[in-house]
Amino acid sequence: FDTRMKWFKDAKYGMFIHFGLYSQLGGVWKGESIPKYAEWLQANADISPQEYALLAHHFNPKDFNAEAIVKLAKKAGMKYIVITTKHHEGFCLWDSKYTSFDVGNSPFKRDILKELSDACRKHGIKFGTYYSLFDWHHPSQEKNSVNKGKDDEWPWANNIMKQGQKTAYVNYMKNQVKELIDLYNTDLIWFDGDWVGWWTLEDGLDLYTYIRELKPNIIINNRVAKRKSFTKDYGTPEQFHFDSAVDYEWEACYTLNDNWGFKKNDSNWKSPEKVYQMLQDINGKGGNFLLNIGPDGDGKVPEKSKEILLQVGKMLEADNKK
Ligand code: FUL
Repeated sequence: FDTRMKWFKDAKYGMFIHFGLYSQLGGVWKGESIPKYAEWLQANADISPQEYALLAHHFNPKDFNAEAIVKLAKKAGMKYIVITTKHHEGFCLWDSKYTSFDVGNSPFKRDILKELSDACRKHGIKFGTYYSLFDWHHPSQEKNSVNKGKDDEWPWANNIMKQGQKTAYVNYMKNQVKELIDLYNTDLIWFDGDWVGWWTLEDGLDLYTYIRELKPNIIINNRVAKRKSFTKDYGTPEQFHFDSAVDYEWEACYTLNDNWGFKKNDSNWKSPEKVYQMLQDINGKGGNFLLNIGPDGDGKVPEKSKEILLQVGKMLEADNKK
């Protein structure tokens, strides 16, 4: 057993936070409600990176309160937080040296990652960072108009790396990931988007090795490479979990309603009882449970999310007293 993984194994229950430019939209584009995942709106409404980027000028989540979010997680019984530092849209929630498409160039200006990582440390919560491997904004990539694929999401989901651009983009990622370590001392990196054709197992191994050299005791999820053939440091079943123990560590991530990013008209919330039962089931099978919240464009956590998490927290507290 790798002692590096100890805190993660013991943690069992964590909070996922999906937050980005899409949070302002709540699933609506030009008055029209866009189906499917809210954080995928750029792809689902087929918006050009140029037009989408204008949203950065309106990013001003004045009610974002890191302290309150960490306290909520703590009361809910969660031991770690993983926030989307850069989702597929490419917008960065910290003031990165390597791009201007970030919070530092929005009206908000505040460093969200600094506020959240500081609050996490203060309250003894581990701090993790989600980072998308592919990027709908970065000039190295473009939507795959040739490949019609299985549905209308596909041109974006399996985007194209332009000829001769990959090395520069991989360096961009390495530089940014180094910032996540140097500036915020991230405990865990949660990569995503490993399915794109231009990202190989070798690319993933190289990135994994690079990060472990920067911070030997960091934890990295298996989507850094190719999730089907790579199980280090842990597997990441999404919206499902394993039925029995597997021979590697894993963490199941789930939405609390039907979306990761904030969606105005999604009220399909899981009940506290359901969440509690899922947690018992997942932990009983040896996995961690990473449960999502999607703050709105003002940075407010939906009331319903808070209510459910706190209820589950109470149920867990009652168990501890038994
Ligand atoms: C997926 C992403 O495409 C979703 O938007 C979400 O972030 C989920 C956790 O991972 O691969």
